[in-house]
Amino acid sequence: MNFEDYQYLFKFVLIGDTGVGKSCFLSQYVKGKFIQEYDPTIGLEFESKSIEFNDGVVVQNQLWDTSGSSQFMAIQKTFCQNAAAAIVFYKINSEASFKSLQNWINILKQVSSDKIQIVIVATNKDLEDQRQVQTSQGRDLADSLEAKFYEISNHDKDQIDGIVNSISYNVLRLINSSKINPLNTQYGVKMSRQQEQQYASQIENTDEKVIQQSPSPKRRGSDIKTEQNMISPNKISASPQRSQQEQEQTQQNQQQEKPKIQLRHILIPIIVAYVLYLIFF
Ligand SMILES: Nc1nc2c(ncn2[C@@H]2O[C@H](COP(=O)(O)OP(=O)(O)OP(=O)(O)O)[C@@H](O)[C@H]2O)c(=O)[nH]1
Ligand SMILES: [Mg+2]
Repeated sequence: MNFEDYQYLFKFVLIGDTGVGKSCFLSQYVKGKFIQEYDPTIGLEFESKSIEFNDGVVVQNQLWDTSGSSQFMAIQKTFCQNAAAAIVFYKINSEASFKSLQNWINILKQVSSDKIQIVIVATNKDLEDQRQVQTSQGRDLADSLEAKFYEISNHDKDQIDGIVNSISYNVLRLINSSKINPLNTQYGVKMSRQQEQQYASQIENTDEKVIQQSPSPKRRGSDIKTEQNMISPNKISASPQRSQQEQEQTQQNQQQEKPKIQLRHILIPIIVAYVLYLIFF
């Protein structure tokens, strides 16, 4: 596979106390090999593996494995800063490693983006007889953090593959639903150059559509408004004009009619009275 034979590159960090199985998890995921001998990680290591989703999207998962030793705290913090996801480990046969979990979460909260996916993985499930941490304890903590929770044995490669692939899928969903901007490096996501161009043109097209579409209804709206404004004032001003004229006319008529009526009212009784006077006197 070429360097950029992927659309997206996701950066994940593996954190947790020393000896909890971070490097073992990484070795199983990338090489399909369980490391029997404990070889503490010095500082930082990383491995990548690409996966192809059903829709043809290829994602390169880049897993950064940090040492669990407090000596390397500065490195751990730096690499948690721009991670898409953090897999936080403890082992079921170490209560101390479970108690440390909260410290690791605190570090994450201090430095990571608010979109980071947190996944809690409890290892050494195959060592059930040595169990010190109950499944419910791990699950409750994960629930309180709205994190995913898995209890695994690092001997089980399928389960490891499933965990990493499901994290990738979730990050991809966040990108597709625009909750993560893949151009913003703080989210631990990088696009291939080709995907970046495609993404930029999609955004451009969307912007153009918005520009083309959004003014139209506005224009139509304003046209209607303008039409209404052009018609309405005329209508509004025309009506009072007509009624004013009518009123004036009516008033004139009334004024003209008024004296006629009044004169008639005055003259008729006078004439009648005069006629009666002539008849009777
Ligand atoms: N039985 C069993 N052993 C495990 C499991 N996971 C890891 N181990 C063993 O635990 C030891 C430590 O594992 P590592 O993966 O090196 O631990 P780490 O978290 O990378 O430790 P640091 O690099 O020091 O931070 C190794 O000897 C592994 O074989 C597991 O699920 N079951
Ligand atoms: Mg290690």
